[in-house]
Amino acid sequence: MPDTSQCRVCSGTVEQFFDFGRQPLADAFVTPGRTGEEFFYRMAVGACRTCTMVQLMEEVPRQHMFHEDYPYVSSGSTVMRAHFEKTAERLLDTELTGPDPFIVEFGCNDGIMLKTLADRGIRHLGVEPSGGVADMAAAKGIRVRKTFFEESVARDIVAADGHADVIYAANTFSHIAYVDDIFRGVRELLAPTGVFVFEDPYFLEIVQRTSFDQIYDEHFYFFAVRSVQEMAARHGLELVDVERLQVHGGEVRYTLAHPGARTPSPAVAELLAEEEARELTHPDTLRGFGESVEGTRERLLALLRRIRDEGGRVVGYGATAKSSTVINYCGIGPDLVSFICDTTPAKQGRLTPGLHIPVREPKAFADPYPDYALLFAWNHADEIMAKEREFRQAGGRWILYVPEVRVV
Ligand code: DWN
Ligand code: SAH
Ligand code: ZN
Repeated sequence: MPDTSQCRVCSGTVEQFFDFGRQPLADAFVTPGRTGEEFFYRMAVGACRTCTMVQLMEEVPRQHMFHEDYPYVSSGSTVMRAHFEKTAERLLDTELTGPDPFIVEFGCNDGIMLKTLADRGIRHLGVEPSGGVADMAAAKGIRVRKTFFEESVARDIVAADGHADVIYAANTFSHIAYVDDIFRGVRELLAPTGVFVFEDPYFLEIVQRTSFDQIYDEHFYFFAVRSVQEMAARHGLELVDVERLQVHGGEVRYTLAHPGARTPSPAVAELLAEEEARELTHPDTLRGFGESVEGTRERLLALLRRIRDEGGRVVGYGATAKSSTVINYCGIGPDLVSFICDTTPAKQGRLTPGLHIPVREPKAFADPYPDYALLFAWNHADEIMAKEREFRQAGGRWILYVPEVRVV
């Protein structure tokens, strides 16, 4: 297996630092009886020697991941709904202030963010290739184009609606390998004083918290301030602001503008300095991350096997995309986790990709409560533990594996 690839941002050499082996698609929940049709690829990550961008070594064709049956629905979490309402309010206060502002969001999913703006009568457009969730957005009164965002789409939008004051993307830009085309589209679509705002998991958090389950097919890039700043400059935009976010296990919201259009905030240099001080992409740091990942696997498997051997029962909570990496890399089958409960109708009644753990409705959780619940949706821990208070009261215990394996 080659352990280098060509950087999708700068064409430099990407050096592999961890190989998870053969993995299925994280959101490809399988219909029982159709387990022979799964798609697998080699999942490994590396860092570019030139621009430091961390990325997958192999790209999965986008149509395999994002299609009519894409199961992830953003509005399933109360905390995330509040987060995106706040985001919309903030954009209204700071960026969408002109006489007839226009915002384009790519990867709008079910309209979780745009809903607030649509309700206020703000001119908007969502670009969303996954048909099922795009229909949910449309049903909420959101204008949405069912397609992948790319330069030709940006050009069509300019022709039909004019330039955008804000281009926004949450947990989507990091999913798109073809950044050169995206940047051409953004530069054409963005008004001279407009901003391109995106938020994605922060690689510094992934390393510090060993949240290796953020690595799966959909997450092609793992952004940091240094790599985003270089990527923006190389593609004709300037990084003017960064803000750390608590959601999804720790993210950064980046703001890009046309060069010279905005004065960069001191927050950019501050966070950059922190990355430098922590030697984020130094080979020793990346090797240490790999060792921590292996340590988590050993400890989690040892715990689950001990519980099984002692006759205990473990149920998974949250059939997340992230869980696919944990399950398939660690080798957690239905013998260790009997089923996973999840609120998403499109995941229920199906099997997890690869190792085929059944996904069931949340009501199965209490019927009866298991001894342990393995919290795959650890990023929603506060919300879920509050909702499932009775499980703890009944003597149940949560198993967490980020930042380390523990029982609470
Ligand atoms: O980047 C991505 C993020 C935004 O969403 C996508 N590539 C795919 C997806 O990743 P994920 O599946 O890891 O995201 P979540 O938000 O951690 O998924 C939570 C899962 O847990 C959903 O399937 C819904 C479920 N859930 C539940 O059953 N009960 C969630 C909550 C809050 C609950 O109370
Ligand atoms: N913004 C939402 C959804 C994140 S999931 C949130 O933060 O919760 C990622 C979404 O990006 C999916 O709905 C997927 O269909 C969409 N997506 C993937 N590639 C895309 C592309 N090239 N253009 C636009 N949307 C894309
Ligand atoms: Zn590079």
